[in-house]
Amino acid sequence: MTKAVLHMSDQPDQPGNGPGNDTSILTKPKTRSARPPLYKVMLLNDDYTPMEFVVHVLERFFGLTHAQAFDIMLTVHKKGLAVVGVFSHEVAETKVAQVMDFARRHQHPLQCTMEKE
Ligand code: TYC
Repeated sequence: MTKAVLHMSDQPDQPGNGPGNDTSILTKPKTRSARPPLYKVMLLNDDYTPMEFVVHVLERFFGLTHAQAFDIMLTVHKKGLAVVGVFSHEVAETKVAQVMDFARRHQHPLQCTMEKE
């Protein structure tokens, strides 16, 4: 099968359509594209989930060092919650699901939520 390909050179010459005057392609957009919304992923405190388990979750699913994970775990323990990362909607949803599933499988009541930034 042969494909029909249209070239500018196939267009009839018109006043103002000389070489390099293809305004339909070269016109700069007047507005910038919107940035996709970002979502904070948060961990909530509870009285039962072991501290070491929370540290492990933060290392495993959020790529934090042991020291970073320990600091955030302590912040959650003292203040009730903390933001553990900011992601696109899809990535945030995946992190929340991974943490909730991992906690449930280990029978800990750890809660992880997301919120638009
Ligand atoms: N408060 C828990 C304890 O004393 C530790 C903990 C920290 C639990 C952070 C949840 O998101 C959490 N064992």
